[in-house]
Amino acid sequence: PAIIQRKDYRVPEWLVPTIDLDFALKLDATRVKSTLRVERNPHGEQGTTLRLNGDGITADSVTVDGQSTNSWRMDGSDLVIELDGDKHEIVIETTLDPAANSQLSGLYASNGMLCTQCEAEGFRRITFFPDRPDVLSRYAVRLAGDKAKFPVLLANGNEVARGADPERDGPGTHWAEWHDPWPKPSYLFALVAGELVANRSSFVTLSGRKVRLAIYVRPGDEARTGHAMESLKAAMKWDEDVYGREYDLDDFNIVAVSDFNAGAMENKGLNIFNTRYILADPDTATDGDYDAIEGVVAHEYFHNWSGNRVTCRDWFQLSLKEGFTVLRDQQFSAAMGSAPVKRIEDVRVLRGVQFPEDSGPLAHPIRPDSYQEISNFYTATVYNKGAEVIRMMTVMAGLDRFRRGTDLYFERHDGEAATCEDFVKAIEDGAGLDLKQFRRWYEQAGTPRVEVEMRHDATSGEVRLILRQTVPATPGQPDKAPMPIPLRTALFDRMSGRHGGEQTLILDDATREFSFTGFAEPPVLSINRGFSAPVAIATPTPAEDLLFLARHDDDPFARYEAMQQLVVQHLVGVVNGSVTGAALDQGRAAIGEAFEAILDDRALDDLMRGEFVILPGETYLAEQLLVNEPAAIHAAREELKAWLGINLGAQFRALHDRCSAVPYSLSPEARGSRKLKTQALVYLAPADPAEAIRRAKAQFDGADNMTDRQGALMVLCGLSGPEREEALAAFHDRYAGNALVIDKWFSLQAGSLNPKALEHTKALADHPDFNLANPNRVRSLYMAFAANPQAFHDASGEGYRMIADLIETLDPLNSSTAARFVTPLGRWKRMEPGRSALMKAELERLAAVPTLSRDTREQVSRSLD
Ligand code: B3K
Ligand code: ZN
Repeated sequence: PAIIQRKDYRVPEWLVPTIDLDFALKLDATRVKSTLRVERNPHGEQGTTLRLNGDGITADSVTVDGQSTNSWRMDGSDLVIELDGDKHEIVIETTLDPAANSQLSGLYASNGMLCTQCEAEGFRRITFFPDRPDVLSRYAVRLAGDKAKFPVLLANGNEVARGADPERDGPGTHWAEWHDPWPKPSYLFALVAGELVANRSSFVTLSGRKVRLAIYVRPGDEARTGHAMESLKAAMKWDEDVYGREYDLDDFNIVAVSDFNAGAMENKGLNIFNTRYILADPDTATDGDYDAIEGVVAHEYFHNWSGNRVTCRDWFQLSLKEGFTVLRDQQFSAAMGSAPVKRIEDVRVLRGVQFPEDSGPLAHPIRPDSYQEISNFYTATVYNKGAEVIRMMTVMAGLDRFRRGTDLYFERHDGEAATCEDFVKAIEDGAGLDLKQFRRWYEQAGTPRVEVEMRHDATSGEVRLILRQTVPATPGQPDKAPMPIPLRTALFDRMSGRHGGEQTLILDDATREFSFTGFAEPPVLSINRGFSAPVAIATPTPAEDLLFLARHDDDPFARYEAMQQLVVQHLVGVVNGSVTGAALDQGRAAIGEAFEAILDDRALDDLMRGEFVILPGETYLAEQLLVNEPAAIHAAREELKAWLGINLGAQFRALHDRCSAVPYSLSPEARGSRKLKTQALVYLAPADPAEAIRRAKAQFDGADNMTDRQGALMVLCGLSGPEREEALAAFHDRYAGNALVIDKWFSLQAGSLNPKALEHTKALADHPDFNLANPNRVRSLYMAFAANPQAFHDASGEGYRMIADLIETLDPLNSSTAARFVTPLGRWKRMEPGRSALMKAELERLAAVPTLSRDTREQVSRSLD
């Protein structure tokens, strides 16, 4: 298989200043006529061949400068033309079958409509083109098709004309012409044709221009687009206020489609979304869904500057747009709601998804050095760790100086295809930071581990803090150099419960010592406050200090972290056998005490309280162990939950009562009470199943919103009895035909604590509503299952077999979705021997499938290495 290396980058030999695309749209036979004006790049190699990428397409005809020609040939799937001059006009015709395009990349059909997905390399499935992000072109697009089937015709930019020309396009057709004035790479091209209705609104930009906004959905869904529209306007305003970025077209269109490989796509002026991140109303969407919509709508909008105006030179630079845009959407969501809660949620995702990636066989730097299939690099590392790396720049520079850096970045590189290095340089120059050593964060994979040692001298009152870092070896990177790690730190006085001011310590060597004075007593250390660096603090903290911080720390994240650490240290000890007998009782008692304090703390808001009472996840716990014992981790965590449910039963019952009395609204208070209401049931379930069932059933039957209904159903799903079956049936009946809610119905069962979750998942694969062609449905069943440790890691190995079977069946249909399921099997090296062998055997079975796609093959072979 061809391995593409970052160091092999060469500037393009040919540029394509303009492209005209003419589409005769039909579901099963769309004709595409593409007119490219090509020019030799004066900075590129001066060869005579023009290479145009293709994938699964054939040319019906090729002309050069108006002459049909046979000076072209196919080289694999690329079309190669010999040219003698510096400037030519090439016209190529292709025919596509969108209805047969199950890969959902390129032009495809979804529910009778046509739409595109071109990032990263989908444009070459539509027409032959230098399909690389550093070739920027002006697009003029003509769409023609049946007026009844495709009343709405959309593409990037501005609609410049529309009409009907039955003589040219056939009876019953109409056409529209769209011009995008902004040169763009092919991955940002988009078209949509279908029967759609729009929710319309407008936004006046900071310079006073009125932008027309529209969110297009299938008829019947328009009432569920209000939240997405409000989120869009809030994002447009925020990007002006915080980053000085104004929108640059007269129209901004969003289309929601139900068959989509990713969450959404930032095509210039025409974002295409998975319906999941657009449609919401209280009856069908949870509070979490509302937040996700706000975040993704903003993310795609923010790409207009960080991604579209300044794009990537090559796909190794993906984090240039994704890391920065994730940071921007995180900052936006923090500003729209509770900043500390948002930070906690973001860190939970980082630790639950990215840390395992960084310690497994698929580890890669945020700017990878090689790939076989770029789709495999849309990862938590490139996105979420990429955001953390830029966040560290904000910590070191402060927000005002950071803004000077981003202003300079946009000014320098507007209209260009840039690199991560360009970004770092602009921040360095604009913010006045020295980022020489910091660049290692772009080069090295692996989560740094920081060890902490504190020495106190009672006579001098001096405290010496000795910090050490190690960056673990990762595939292809055995030796690592130290990286600068900014750690926001405070030292608390034990008596007063206060500290004398926070400092940002930069650990920029293997070992560094920091000294503080004025401490008669050894202080309590609060380190990596706000999670200022994406590292693991490897030294355990005494339980007594954690209890202190859980009560007193004025940094909300650090307070949450202390609670989490208390539980992590206890559970890790239980699993590895070092915490037994009296120590077990003491550990639980300490956790119980901390929980009680949290439940009683009147100064805490309920949204935050809800975060505090979520126990660390099993994947994160597994990360703390050299050898993963999933059954032992699951048992220890469930036992702790039951213990808390029994010992704090009265508090959880009172909490459930109090929160159940709060009426539905989207206020933070009401949302907080909904979060806690279901959390209370989560603890009561293992402690007193009968009471939990009674309460959950009442919550389910009385619910006037999806958050309560889904929360109650989740709890019922984990238990056994007629109430479980009744509620599942009622839920399915009520929402029959609503794909996004039926997805939840699948996920709840596959992700359930129910001991029979494995059996249930197997049966659901045969349910008439299950559909392998729809990625949302596939993920709703199998991603939920693969993320359910108790079911996926069943000692029989059946869970592994199910996922491997899914990969094998799905791969020929939709390889990029199939490849995503390899990750859970790839964790075999750190697994106890029995399961490890079973997982590896499934990977080996897959590796032997001769027809495996490039996507899946790359993930399987890297996982076996
Ligand atoms: N840029 C798209 C990613 C599309 C992924 C295709 N494999 C979504 C986003 O990050 O905004
Ligand atoms: Zn993005």
